[in-house]
Amino acid sequence: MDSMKKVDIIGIQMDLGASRRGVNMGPLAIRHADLHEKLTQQGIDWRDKGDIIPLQPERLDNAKMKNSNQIVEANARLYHEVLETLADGRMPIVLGGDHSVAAGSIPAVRRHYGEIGLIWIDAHGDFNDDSSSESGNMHGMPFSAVCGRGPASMVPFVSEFVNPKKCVQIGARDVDKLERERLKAAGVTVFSMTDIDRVGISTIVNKAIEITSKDTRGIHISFDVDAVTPDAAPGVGTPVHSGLTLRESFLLMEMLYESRLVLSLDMVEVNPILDERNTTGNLACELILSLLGKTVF
Ligand SMILES: [Mn+2]
Repeated sequence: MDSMKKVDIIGIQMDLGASRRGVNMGPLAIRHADLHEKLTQQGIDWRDKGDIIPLQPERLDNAKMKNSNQIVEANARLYHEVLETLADGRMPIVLGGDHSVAAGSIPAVRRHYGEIGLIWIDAHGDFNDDSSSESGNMHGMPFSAVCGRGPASMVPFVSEFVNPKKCVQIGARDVDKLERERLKAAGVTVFSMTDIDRVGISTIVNKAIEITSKDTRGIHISFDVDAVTPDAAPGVGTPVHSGLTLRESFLLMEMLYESRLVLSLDMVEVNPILDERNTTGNLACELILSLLGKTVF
């Protein structure tokens, strides 16, 4: 897409969807990795729209969907920011924040373009609803919500959803039992770490592009940095061993760029409090640059 040369950065300082705090500083950490300078060097026309700041809860108000009022309110603002960016002919790059923010960004992309594909890169499924979730943490629910599989109250500002059959999960290695059943019932294609080990990341990415681009306007990428193995990405709230290697992660982004089908991106779950000298913030920045066309040669 030509719009990939024109991007808007939209931060959202959300950590109310996770049980460990600190991921609200993710946008700051990614910017501190010299994001702006590097975008300029790469010839990208960028704007930075600043950060959306959620209202703070007085207390945990809903055990089944913790902090849902604040999360939904902030996501409604994110939804409108992303819509505005798309109306300006620019590509939205959303910096999280925990993954609950995807319930704000993705519905806006769906609204603007119509049918879209979705690639969800994550160690986890994020396909719970309020009754299947054991924790009540809403960062485990956005994938399900944007597919119209609930919780409906997570996306009250939209009536259009992403078709789960146009969705691919990549990197799964920690999925709850009920969640796995929900993913299967919805028709989401899941490429687990085992699948990647068996056939290699490039085959997986080609399949993912094929599934998500068929009869759609393009693809939204939702990248949770916990998809990457914790040795390389220590600054995440919910690390799971044996994830994507650095080269697998970069090749994935490079191939997505080459497809010219990417419409928009979430880069989420960078937690500076748990990080080591901003390793994970730097990685998130470099992955964004790869998706926008930076190559190693
Ligand atoms: Mn996630």
